[in-house]
Amino acid sequence: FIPEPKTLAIVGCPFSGGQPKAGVDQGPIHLVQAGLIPQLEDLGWKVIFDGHHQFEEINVAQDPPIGILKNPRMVSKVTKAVAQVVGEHASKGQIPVTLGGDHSLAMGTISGTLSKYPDACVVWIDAHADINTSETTESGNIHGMPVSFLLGLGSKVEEFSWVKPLLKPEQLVYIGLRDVDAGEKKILRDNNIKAFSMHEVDKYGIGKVVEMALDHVNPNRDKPIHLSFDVDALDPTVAPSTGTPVRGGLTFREGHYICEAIYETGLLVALDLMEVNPSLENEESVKQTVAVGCSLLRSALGETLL
Ligand code: Z70
Ligand code: MN
Ligand code: MN
Ligand code: MN
Repeated sequence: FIPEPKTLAIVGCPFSGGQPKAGVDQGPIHLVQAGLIPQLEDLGWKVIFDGHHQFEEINVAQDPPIGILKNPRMVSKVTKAVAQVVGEHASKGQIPVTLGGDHSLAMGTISGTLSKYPDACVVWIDAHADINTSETTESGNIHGMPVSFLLGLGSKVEEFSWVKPLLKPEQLVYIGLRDVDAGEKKILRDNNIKAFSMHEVDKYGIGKVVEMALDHVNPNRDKPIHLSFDVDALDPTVAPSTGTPVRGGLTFREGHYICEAIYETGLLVALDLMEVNPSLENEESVKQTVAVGCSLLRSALGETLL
């Protein structure tokens, strides 16, 4: 008897509309060209390549700001399409692996995951909290806002009414934060959202931090896990090619340890790797960042050191 191999679906999302810098839409193509698919097959996965979704059918002729939110119709339509695709893969028992693109896409990926697994928890690895509301955002860049939409915080933006507030604060935990806006700090406090900043990583070490993070969102280690990894959580010396590098980030090993520990739970149901921007910095930086991205994904999907 040969068991059916466990199946992944790679969902490429070449999308940059949640932030102002061109090039992040080329992230998924670079990750795949670097050999991601055979690397995951070597770990024993059946890998379905669901393509680079260009979202060509999504045509937004006029997209003026709503308040200060930039490209709101485009971001809404693209993330809604992503939610549909991710939800369909999850429904078939596949693990969707979404390659960004900017982190506004997680509005879609997490909506898709929660449509199939309402009790899933979200482990959000990032330098940023991405939890601004339409009241608190100073940039108007929607990649700084997806978590607030998923939680249903802030005043409702009609354009995003498709995003159901399915995530509860206790289903969310952050690791790696170090560039959080004042308004976001208040939101984290007011909603009792658990966050491990780089200060806690320094204080306790990454092993203890991941254990505490899982104890918070998944105390009995029985709930599905969605891991959303923004590559800018890593230190810029490790992952330089990203739109908003912030010094003092996770080391190469700390980033990989998080992925390994999540894999070890056996509870991973969806995975995002976001904000790889191959147009930033030099050729060597791009190669390094893309290679680290592939390596994080392998660790989250079962690659071990021994
Ligand atoms: C800021 C904002 C952000 C990523 C920048 C920054 C958000 N808090 N997220 N880069 N990945 O614009 O809301
Ligand atoms: Mn498809
Ligand atoms: Mn992010
Ligand atoms: Mn970030």
